[in-house]
Amino acid sequence: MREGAVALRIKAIGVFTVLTLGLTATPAQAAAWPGDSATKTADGTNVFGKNLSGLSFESANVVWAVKNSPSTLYRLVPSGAQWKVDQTRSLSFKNGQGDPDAEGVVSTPDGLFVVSERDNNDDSTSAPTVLKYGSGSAATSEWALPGMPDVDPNDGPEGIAWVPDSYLTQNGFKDDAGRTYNPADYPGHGSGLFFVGLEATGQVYVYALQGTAKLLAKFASGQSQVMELEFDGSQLWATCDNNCSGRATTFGISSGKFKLKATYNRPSTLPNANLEGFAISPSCVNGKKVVLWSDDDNTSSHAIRSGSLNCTV
Ligand SMILES: [Ca+2]
Ligand SMILES: [Ca+2]
Ligand SMILES: [Ca+2]
Repeated sequence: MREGAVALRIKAIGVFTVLTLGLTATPAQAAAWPGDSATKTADGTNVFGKNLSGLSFESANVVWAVKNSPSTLYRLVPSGAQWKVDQTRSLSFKNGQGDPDAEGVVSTPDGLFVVSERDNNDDSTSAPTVLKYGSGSAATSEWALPGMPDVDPNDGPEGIAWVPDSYLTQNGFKDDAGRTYNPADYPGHGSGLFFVGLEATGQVYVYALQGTAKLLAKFASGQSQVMELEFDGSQLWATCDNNCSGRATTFGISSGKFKLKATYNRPSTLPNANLEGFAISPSCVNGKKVVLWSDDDNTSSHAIRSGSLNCTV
């Protein structure tokens, strides 16, 4: 249907077609990637295989990655211009059983959290869940995520980010009932809120993880689907895979709500691949931050690519 509409448009605009063809499928507001256009592979050949789906920096020199099948957590450290695996761990649910379909990971001051859309041992059942891990394979805590619509089990939560309470309170975040967020209203939730992206709809869900997960708010990522969420200290990023040409959107808080600020095309040299993971280094060096993308399809035998982002974005 979309191609048909594009074809009609092409007919109508005639001679300008060649110049605009590349833009007709792009949102009018999409800007060039705000960093270098250069990207490069950042892992060894066929280290991860398929299904690498989430990335998160713990620090400038430690990155966590998850593979959704078989469920695996990796700790990565720099090795020259690349990243190498220094720990590998299979993941299970809190009861030590199952194979969490781990699509996203986030390293926070409160620990390491993974989002799973189902148990791969029961892959016809959607089960959106956040899992917390210590040093073992079994989760130390787990939370079922309320408030999401019924979706295909492999079209569930794909991305997770953590936003500190300090940012939320300084910017006057309000829940969907219009109440100004007060962390003290959510005892036991730690020091921030979790943002979870639902692939099927592109919606973002905001949770406080207490004894159970409480849904505070939801908003659209600005794209038809969402694969990864990332908070860079001053704004939230939502990224999509080849279903939306690898574009990214950014959000800040305005009048209490997360509002779309910008839409960016992927760097021109980054393949239009199944980019399910995205992470931004906390460290700014010479005006740039390192960014990483993971490719679930392991295109050209590589599952991680690196690039740069301007620190001032
Ligand atoms: Ca995946
Ligand atoms: Ca999956
Ligand atoms: Ca995908």
